Amino acid sequence: MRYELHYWPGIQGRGEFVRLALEEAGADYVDVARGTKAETGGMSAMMALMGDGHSATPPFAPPILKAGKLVIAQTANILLYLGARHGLAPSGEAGRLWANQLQLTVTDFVKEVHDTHHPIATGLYYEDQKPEAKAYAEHFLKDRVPKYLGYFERVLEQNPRGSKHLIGAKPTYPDLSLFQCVAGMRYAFPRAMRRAESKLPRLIALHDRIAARPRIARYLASPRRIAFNEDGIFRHYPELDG
Ligand SMILES: N[C@@H](CCC(=O)N[C@@H](CS)C(=O)NCC(=O)O)C(=O)O
Repeated sequence: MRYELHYWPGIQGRGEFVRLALEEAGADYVDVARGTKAETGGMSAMMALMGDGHSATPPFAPPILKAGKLVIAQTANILLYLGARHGLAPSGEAGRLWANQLQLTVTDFVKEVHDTHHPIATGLYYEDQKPEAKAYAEHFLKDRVPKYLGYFERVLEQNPRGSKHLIGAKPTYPDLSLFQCVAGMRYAFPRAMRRAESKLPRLIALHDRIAARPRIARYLASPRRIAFNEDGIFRHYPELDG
């Protein structure tokens, strides 16, 4: 089956967490909105999925994964599905819930990262909320980053199967997402991350191991990996970087 990923073209955004899982799984997928209307259906296919007045299960926002007849939205929900199908999650109930719990914590973190440049309103430009963004980012870097990333560091440390992975002894989809969080934070807040990283040795080692996995390394070097930019979630505004 060829999956359809529907996500805004031009940014990694939340779609990247799904792309990383599809790439690690070696899955066949098309990044629909990055193609033209003639090639893949393009943006209009994504807008049609969201605007479809007939679906009993309409998505609210991208990323959206179409898997045959299934239309799945919410990043953590998509990863719950892909994790089970592609061996990127534990098979038992407790392990599946633990993976989902970690991913939902990533979801919360990503929202807080987003709010560093959009603390007042998603619908306004960053330029319309710069003083608030500066105040928000200061608290975010001082309190929230150590709390979130320190939590993941502790999960790695306390994994009874070893500190190489968040769960068990094999890579799972939350590992891939943590790679993306570290990469994104390094792009957006290089100064703050340089200070934070000495307390996160296991998390940084996880990032490096995931980056070196053959399929991920090939993906990162390919044109399929969009560069970080100032339209995505992880944006580099030097004035916010501590
Ligand atoms: N909790 C959702 C958030 C989805 C979301 O906010 N998607 C963004 C793009 S990254 C969007 O297009 N939102 C439109 C909106 O909120 O109106 C997830 O993790 O997938």
